[in-house]
Amino acid sequence: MDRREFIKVSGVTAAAATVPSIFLSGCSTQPNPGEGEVTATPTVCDICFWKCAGHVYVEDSVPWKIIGNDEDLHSNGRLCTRGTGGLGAYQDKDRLKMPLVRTVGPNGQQIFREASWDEALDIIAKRMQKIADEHGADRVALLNHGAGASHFKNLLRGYGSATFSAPSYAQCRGPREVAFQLTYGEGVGSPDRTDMEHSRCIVLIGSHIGENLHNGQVQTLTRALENGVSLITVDPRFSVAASKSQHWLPIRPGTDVALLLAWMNVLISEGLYDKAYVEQYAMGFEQLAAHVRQFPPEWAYLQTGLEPELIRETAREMAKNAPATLVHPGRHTTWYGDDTQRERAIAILNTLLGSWGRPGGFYIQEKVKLPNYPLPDYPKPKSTFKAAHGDDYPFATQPVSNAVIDASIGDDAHYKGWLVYGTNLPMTIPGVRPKLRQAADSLDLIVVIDTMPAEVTGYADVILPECTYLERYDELRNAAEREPSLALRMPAFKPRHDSKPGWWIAKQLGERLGLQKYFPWNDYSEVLDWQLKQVGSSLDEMQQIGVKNFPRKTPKYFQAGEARRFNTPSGKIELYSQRLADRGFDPLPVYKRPPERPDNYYHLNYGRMPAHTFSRTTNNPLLFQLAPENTLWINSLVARQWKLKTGDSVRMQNQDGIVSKSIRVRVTERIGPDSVFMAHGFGHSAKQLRLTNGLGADDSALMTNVLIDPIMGATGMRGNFVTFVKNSEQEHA
Ligand SMILES: Nc1nc2c(c(=O)[nH]1)N[C@H]1C(S)=C(S)[C@@H](COP(=O)(O)OP(=O)(O)OC[C@H]3O[C@@H](n4cnc5c(=O)[nH]c(N)nc54)[C@H](O)[C@@H]3O)O[C@H]1N2
Ligand SMILES: Nc1nc2c(c(=O)[nH]1)N[C@H]1C(S)=C(S)[C@@H](COP(=O)(O)OP(=O)(O)OC[C@H]3O[C@@H](n4cnc5c(=O)[nH]c(N)nc54)[C@H](O)[C@@H]3O)O[C@H]1N2
Ligand code: SF4
Ligand SMILES: [Mo]
Repeated sequence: MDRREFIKVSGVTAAAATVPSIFLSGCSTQPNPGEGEVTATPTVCDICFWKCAGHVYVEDSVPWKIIGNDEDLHSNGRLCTRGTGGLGAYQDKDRLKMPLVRTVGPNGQQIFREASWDEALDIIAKRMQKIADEHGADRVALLNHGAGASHFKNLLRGYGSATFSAPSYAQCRGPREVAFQLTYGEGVGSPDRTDMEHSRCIVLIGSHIGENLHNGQVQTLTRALENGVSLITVDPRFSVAASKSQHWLPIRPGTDVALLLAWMNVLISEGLYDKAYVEQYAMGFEQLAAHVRQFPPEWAYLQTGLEPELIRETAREMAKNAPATLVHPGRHTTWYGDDTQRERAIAILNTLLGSWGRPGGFYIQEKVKLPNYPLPDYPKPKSTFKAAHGDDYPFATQPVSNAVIDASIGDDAHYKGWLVYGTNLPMTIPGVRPKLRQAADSLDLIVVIDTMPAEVTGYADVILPECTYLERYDELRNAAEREPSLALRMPAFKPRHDSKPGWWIAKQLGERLGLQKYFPWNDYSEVLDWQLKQVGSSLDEMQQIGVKNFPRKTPKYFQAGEARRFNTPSGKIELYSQRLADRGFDPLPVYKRPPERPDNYYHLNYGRMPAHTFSRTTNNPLLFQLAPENTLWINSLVARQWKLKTGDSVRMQNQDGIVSKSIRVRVTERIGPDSVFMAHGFGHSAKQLRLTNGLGADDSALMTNVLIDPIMGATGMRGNFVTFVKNSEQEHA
């Protein structure tokens, strides 16, 4: 078989061909407890990456509910809507049920057939061995998202590769981590080290907390609001956060750096910045002051559309509450291709306010010093991820997914094999679809490890069904937080069908590849028990309590007047970045105009909705009931121009002629007349996702103009514009 055709899992079984009514399976409600025996099993939620700890309640083997663990700082005892619906991931009737292997069917077309675990694992191990023998083990990359990927990292490290590429880097928070590293010598991390509950002023720049439902963060913002925080929200859309704000700044899309420069201009020209903090901790202030002198609010008005007086007033509001003023760095920061510079501007603004390391700004995180389970040394890989980048993206600290994919195309491509764990690449990486097909043609092996027949499975040679987080052990959660803590994920149920935990899959592959020594245990619970005993706990104890908090060993904030050395070349907070200058980048953030909007086109704005996480929950039968499809927000002026009303179905066409799936219109004043807005994660094409297939539209399909950040390779997604194709015009599309 030379060319890999894109095949959908729907070709597998006869049952898949009959699509039952999507509504039949989605209507069950959670039963009330009866007279049976109720057990509570600790878990760490995997419905998003905030990693809240909770308990799964089961009555006489029947799933009942999942609720938060009161001891847990990530959740404070309350899960979000999505986490509560986590049982739906376990119950989903469309789950992958057994290993599937690509083969040639009776008519010569490629199909997936069912295989035993032994057969599927043998095929993979054989091809991995062949790649190692012919090209080198460093030529296999892992594309991954989620805690369960750790088992496959162990496998690949033992095998001889360390290219682990997560879309949460170049498609999400990479620019902010790099910008904060460059400025402060350390990143923001997850959970974001924002001290919102003590803030007196919070500035949200396109960070739509409330729709973005990262749990602990929503709770601290709520607490801050109850305490009368002054909230300033910069968003072209009237977001939920904007509706709670003292000041809503409906900025012209893509012009945030202009606003940030003008705010710095006001703070410095009016002498409102924290002089003592800047003098003690920062370098490059003179250059910064000279730079921002050119950018008064009157200049920024022309870029952003925001009144100069509003810019001055909000800058003064920030200064008045400093250092308890947090300019939130955001999380999904890959917007316009100048994202590291926008995040640098945010980092610098926070320095002027003296908020880094101060109550109400950014706290210092701490995690538990948890020893790793003793394993033999890993071999040194023959190449690093830099092989995928060449001289591009000099400040990338992790492999950029796009670069790894590019380096997997062609006969002389560097990468020869992929393991794909927990990431739905075609919906996750903008503009990637044609490249995925090319890479699929070139690669010798693609293994997809997933719970669902998501779109990414269509590229696989072998699909391995992992059981859900509710059916397995994973590594302990040991996140750097306000207080150090450990949390346990353990099975609340036996794996359904013939699905298996990631640790078991990785170990089985390891044994077939002669790498047993990296899996010197029978069950992963032995690893957890060993680790827990090193820090005075045990698996037994954690199975009872789920979360264990440990006392901090270091202060949470800078101490008054304390001398500090930052992990930067100068040892100071670097307002001016010599490192950027040395590589030919602007040492201070410079405003670049975003791409011009063509007539009759609208900015394609996108984001989160509370009921769903990306494309991973839209088929979840419980969450589906809350939000079965996304809608397209359009302004009433636009609606009038195009004769559209709420509930109408439209398709969009982007600047490159790509036409979307149908989506229902929602006419609202919460979006301006220059943009449309939709939630990401819908518009699935995988037929075997029977609930969600055919509902709503997919923003990623329309993202063909990808604005790459030259500093670290992030894929800016916001340079795309759409116009409407009304239903009568659909046919020609
Ligand atoms: N167009 C567009 N693209 C985006 C974004 C956007 O807003 N718009 N957002 C970006 C951001 S911020 C991020 S962080 C990324 C997220 O990108 P991804 O993490 O790729 O997002 P999902 O679409 O949720 O894909 C998750 C995949 O993991 C599978 N999965 C779920 N649970 C498990 C499990 O327990 N085990 C295994 N093995 N697999 C599992 C799901 O079935 C699904 O196939 O996307 C980025 N891409
Ligand atoms: N419910 C739910 N919550 C989630 C997730 C989820 O899938 N579902 N995913 C989580 C993840 S991984 C991430 S990374 C975060 C992402 O969440 P955030 O980092 O909060 O948000 P973004 O998706 O970057 O930004 C979306 C907001 O930016 C606004 N915006 C658009 N263009 C501009 C502009 O040019 N300037 C400004 N100032 N604003 C603009 C949009 O109107 C929208 O309100 O959410 C997390 N929380
Ligand atoms: S924020 Fe919600 S979905 Fe994310 S881990 Fe916490 S409970 Fe789960
Ligand atoms: Mo993200």
